[in-house]
Amino acid sequence: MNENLIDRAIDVLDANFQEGGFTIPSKGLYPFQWKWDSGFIAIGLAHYNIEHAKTEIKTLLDAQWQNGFIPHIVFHSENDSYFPGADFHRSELHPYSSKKYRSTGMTQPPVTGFVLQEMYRIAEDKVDMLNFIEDSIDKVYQNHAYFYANRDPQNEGLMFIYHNWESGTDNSPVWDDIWETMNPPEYEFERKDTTHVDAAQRPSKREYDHYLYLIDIAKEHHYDDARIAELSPFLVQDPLFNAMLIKSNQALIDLYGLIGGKEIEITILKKWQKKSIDGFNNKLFDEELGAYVHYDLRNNRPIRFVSSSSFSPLFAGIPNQKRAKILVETMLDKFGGDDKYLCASFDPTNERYDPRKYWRGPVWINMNWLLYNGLKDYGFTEVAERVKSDSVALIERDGFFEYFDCRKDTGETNRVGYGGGDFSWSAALLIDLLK
Ligand code: 9YW
Repeated sequence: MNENLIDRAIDVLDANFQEGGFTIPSKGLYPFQWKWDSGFIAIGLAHYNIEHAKTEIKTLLDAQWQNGFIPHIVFHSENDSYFPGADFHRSELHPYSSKKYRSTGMTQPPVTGFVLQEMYRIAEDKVDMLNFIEDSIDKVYQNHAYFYANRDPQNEGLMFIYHNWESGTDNSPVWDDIWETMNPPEYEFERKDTTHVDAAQRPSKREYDHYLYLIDIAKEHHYDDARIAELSPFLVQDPLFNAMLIKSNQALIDLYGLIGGKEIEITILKKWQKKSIDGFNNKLFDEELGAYVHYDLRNNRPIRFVSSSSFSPLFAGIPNQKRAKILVETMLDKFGGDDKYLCASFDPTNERYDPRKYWRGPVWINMNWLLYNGLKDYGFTEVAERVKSDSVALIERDGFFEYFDCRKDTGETNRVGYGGGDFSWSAALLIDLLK
């Protein structure tokens, strides 16, 4: 059974691999290269086609800007099946943007560091992989240096994101109160996503107005981070984003250690790491909720909701064992009922939860992969195994979808996988879970 599932996953990934040396997340819906998708995809590829895995990361890093920034979408081709495309984002407004590729002017969770480490773990030929890592790692380090120099105005070790798309969790209910503080114009545009996917499973038109307005503000200031930090109505310290950075910092420390002769970088990374872990634990843990939460820097208030991002610090070794136990209790208590697969993307006990709608409730395989590995690291073997078997069960039930209804009884007889089909990271991470 598993062999068959792995073969199907390989078919999905191979069909989504493009001549330009990267993998699209899903045909039609997402026709370009996305930053954190590429990382997860490279982990899956490394299990059966190490050259493609290396190419995936090489192509992404080739689109890095002169200031170390790595954009969230690289527009490799002229393709009008996605909105907003290159002509809306206009990365060329930033003086240091890539001259070779057009892209967005926002980023996504910094997974590339730990992805290199995963590739090293998986590769059979460690010498060859270490050579590849040696060629790539400074670019990832420069990306982290960019964050610490530009995204942490109060010097807390916690990076801000200025757009919900930077979080990777696009329409999470976590942002709803921020939308209330804004009043964007009614944009006229042609939605493309809803030509591929049922509108009921995607963000609303009004939500898109907010997304576009935030980009317009950033563009007005040529994507200058200092101006964005002063002016953007959306300015958030996101536990998922920062946990990915912390995990990747550690990976860079370990990999530089293997390469040797990189004491200066290691010293700087360790300094960043201490500041970030301390800042994270001091500011983002909510005792009452028993979980890490987002912080709204613009309006100076914690955003007190539990989402799957709240548990992602487990993956980065951020909580101590006592806190880790509290997190697991919260997860099981709110998300873990027998009638549900783990792990919903948003608190099922909250009125904002919607089991069908994108990041407002459905299960995502990339989040499950992070949680599985984090839980295992802390010794919560049973819960980890449940997250793994639930992920496999969902893919067996529905196929390689983008997101999944967490309810065991959805009241529907047809398939209940949602969003894009033949979705690359669901396939890639399934391979890693089963190998
Ligand atoms: C969009 C590609 C991306 C992911 C994001 C996910 C979705 C794209 O798809 O965003 O147009 O809204 O939310 O995390 O990287 O798979």
